[in-house]
Amino acid sequence: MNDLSLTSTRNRNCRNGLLLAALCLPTLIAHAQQPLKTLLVGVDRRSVTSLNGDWHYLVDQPPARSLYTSDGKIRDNGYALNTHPNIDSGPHNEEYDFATAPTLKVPGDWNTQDPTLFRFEGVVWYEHDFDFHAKPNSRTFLHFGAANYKSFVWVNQKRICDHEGGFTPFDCEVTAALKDGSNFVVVAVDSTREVDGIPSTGIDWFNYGGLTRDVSLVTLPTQFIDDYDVHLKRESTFSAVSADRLSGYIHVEGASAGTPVTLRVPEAGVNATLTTDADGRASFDLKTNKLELWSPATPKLYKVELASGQDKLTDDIGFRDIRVDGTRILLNGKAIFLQGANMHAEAPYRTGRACTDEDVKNIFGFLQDLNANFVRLAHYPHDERMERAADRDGIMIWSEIPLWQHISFEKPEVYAKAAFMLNEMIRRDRNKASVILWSVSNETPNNPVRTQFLTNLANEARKLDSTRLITSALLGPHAKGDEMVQDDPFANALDVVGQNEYIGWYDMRPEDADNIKWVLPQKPILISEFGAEAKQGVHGGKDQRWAEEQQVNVYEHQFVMINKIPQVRGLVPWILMDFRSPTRNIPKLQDGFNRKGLLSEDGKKKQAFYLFQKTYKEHSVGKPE
Ligand code: GCB
Repeated sequence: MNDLSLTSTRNRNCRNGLLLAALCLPTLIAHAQQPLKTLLVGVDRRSVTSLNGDWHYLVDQPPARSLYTSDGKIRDNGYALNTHPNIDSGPHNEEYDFATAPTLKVPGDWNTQDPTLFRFEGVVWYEHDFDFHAKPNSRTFLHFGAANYKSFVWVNQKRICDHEGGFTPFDCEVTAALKDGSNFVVVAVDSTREVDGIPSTGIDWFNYGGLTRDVSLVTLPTQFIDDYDVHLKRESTFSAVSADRLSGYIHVEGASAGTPVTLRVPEAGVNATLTTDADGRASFDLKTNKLELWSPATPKLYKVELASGQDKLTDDIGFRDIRVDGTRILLNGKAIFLQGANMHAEAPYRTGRACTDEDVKNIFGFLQDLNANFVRLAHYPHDERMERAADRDGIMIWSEIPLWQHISFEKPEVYAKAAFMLNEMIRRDRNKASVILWSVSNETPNNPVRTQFLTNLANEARKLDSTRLITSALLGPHAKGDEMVQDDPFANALDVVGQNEYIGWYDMRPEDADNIKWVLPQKPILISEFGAEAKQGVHGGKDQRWAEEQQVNVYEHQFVMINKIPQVRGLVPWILMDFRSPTRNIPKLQDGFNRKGLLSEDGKKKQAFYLFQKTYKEHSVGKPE
């Protein structure tokens, strides 16, 4: 993002930071992560009742008095009740009616479905009727793939759950609220940006609101598998010949100690009966046949069958080892170089939040055409379909929580939110071999409070998942004489350092890149953002802003620079495709889009796309070791 705003705010934060460090650090550390409520893993592998389709909606004009009372409480006695007005006679108290209200498609953002809501940030109420027939001895959950940003859920007039966070899944147990026959669900979704939200108010992407991912009803036996982690056992040193152990856990919700759980991976010769501990967790460490390891060249997935009591589930899981050795990244013991692109969760061609198989197919089509082996899913967890496709197609993933630039680092409750989102992200995707990097943040201002906050978060990520690498995209470094120095202390907490920089666009001239001397941590470095804007179809000289030729020129000089940095282990230009950003308002050039894409939003390739395609094919920039 524009460096000017960052620099001034960064300085302000640094000064505040010193004071805040003294005041807030003890509280920050003491404020441990909140426990995660039930979050079902592998829902897309279960037989569920989809509630996708047409949902009635009503807009709650700001200040959203139908949702929030004047003293800030949630109103349970209004739209949530879904009563119908008696239009012809009697007292006239109800002045809303979902039954005759228009509909929105779920999943989908409201902004691209109703032109009057294109720029709307606020509360929209959704209502959906569904039939349900209870099975004996079962529990039922409403599962939301994601809803941006806060959700309040009622079923048959009962308040069921709330959720904060626009990009991670959540479940609400509805067993007691459901009745046999016809039922209804009402969800109020509030997309209002908040200073203490994650992200906070300033973002360089479009704040699509609504029920943006699949919604389903999941009925399970009273004891059910809600979480599992099946991975190649991580040894202190990796050896492909002895890649023959799986470890992890299966968690059975509602199980007492000693409950049997079976784990079968027929192709790997695993057929084990495990038992749960007092927390319902069955941990394992099992010998297997020699495993065929997952990699981009061989994206092998095994059928993994889990069962306990009446519940069973089959997932497709790949096994691989990812680690760092000095400044190298090793996949299954071999040094790799990551060639890819950044991507927002935007749907090619139709625009709007990406949420369908078609969207994912289009995005992966572009990545494959680019000869990419890697994608950074910026700046928040994307639809789970992305990880599934990456597992199948052999594309490695960087997955990130929406901790973008400035957030309220000094507030313990904001730390708790960040840790919660991290937990949700890791829990959803820890069985996806394609995900090799968890990123805890993007371009945050360097000050002690922030550093402590993010270091805690990085440690938390490592504790939750010791089989992946922890990263973050750092702000551009500062110039010291003729050197460019990255000395952000937060880098110490990372396995792989993401370095963002916009030399040739926000900073300096493209050709200045050729002679920059970089002083970077002795860790694997990914150039996690670099680039320039160009409007597809605009042509001119290599110095003409907005011309495709200038974008190519910036990248060509970047390549010269990158080839001189020995510890660079990957690059992801910003960005694969132009994306909506309401702050980008140069008429005819931007028109509400950030134009740094290698492709336009309607899938037209710019010259820079071909440059990367060739570079990646020839492996002419960067080295694995
Ligand atoms: C950045 C941000 C990214 C912006 C990009 C830009 O540094 O991380 O979210 O979109 O710059 O285009 O300014």
